Amino acid sequence: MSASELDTLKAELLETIASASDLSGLEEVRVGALGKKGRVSALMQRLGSMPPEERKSYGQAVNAVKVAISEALEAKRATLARAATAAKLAGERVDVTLPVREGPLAEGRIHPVSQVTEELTEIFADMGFSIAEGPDIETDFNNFTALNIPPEHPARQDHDTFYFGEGADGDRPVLRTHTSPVQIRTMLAHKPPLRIIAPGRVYRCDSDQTHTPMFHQIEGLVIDEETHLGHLKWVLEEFCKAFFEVPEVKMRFRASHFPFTEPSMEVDIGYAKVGDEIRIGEGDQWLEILGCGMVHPNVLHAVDLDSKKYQGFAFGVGIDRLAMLKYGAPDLRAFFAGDLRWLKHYGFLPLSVPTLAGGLS
Ligand code: 2NL
Repeated sequence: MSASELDTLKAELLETIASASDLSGLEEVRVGALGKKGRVSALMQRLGSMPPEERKSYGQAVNAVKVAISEALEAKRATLARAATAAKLAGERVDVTLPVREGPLAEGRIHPVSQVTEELTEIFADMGFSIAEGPDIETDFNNFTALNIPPEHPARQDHDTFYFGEGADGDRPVLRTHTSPVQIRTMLAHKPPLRIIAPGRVYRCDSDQTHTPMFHQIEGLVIDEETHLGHLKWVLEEFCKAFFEVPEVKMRFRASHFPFTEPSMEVDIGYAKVGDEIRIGEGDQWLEILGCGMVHPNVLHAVDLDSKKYQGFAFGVGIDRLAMLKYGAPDLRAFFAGDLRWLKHYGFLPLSVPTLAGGLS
């Protein structure tokens, strides 16, 4: 091949390199020129059959072409790689000024009963109470007998119990009418001192404007060797202040009767009504919010505790009513109707639920 033919080949190859539009096209050009069967490689292979006097200058000339082509290929490869990266980045560009698309966390709501249960457990946990849970279906003993409500006791009728059919053992299971059986289970399983709260669903066969057959209750129980009414009053006062988020609260303890406590009391808190709003801690109106008392010795005996050594107090609060009071939902039955529009209005966003640490509401 003459020098001018070599120049033509070189010019032609440089031209195809310059016009390659992507990396795979460029690779084809490289293989066609410098690959094993490429045009430049073929020229190199001719060296062996050449007379020695021509070999040197021919070799140098072909090699110069090879070097020039290699350099052009590398330069073009770098240019195309940069362009490919730039195109990829442009394709992946995100407009950070677009508004965030709402996901499931913005759609769903926490039910006011769940929210208030969380608040209550947090407040009592902060005071050193543990949370105890038990089954909704209970034995007659745990729900009644151990709580000083023997068979034929009139309180059994007051509770409007849902009974199951008699089991093989002759016992009739019930849907628990209060969460007290959870505390009976706890006292049977653990030695005092005990400080527990038991939140959960309870059931009574009752349905009108202010009663639903399923509702929610939270009960507290403290058993120790020197527990007295003063402790009970302090716990309830701290609880009311934390829950209603007020620095002071007026409380009234009225004598009452429950089979499982002696003495028994109902507790009212002072409030004022301003327009439609109920303000806890102000005013001269009274609102009943819970029942409480010192655990009856018969209850302690039923769980094999020595009532000379141990005493304790207990209290029970309706969660649904507290939720209505605090968050202004007027109709109890709407709580359990499963109406999404209601839940959207009265429910809480999962990421902005009030917490004790965040000042609750
Ligand atoms: C109310 C009244 C109350 C209790 C619940 C209780 C539990 C055990 C022993 C003694 Cl294991 N007492 N619980 C005591 C007094 C009142 O609830 O009006 N609840 C809405």
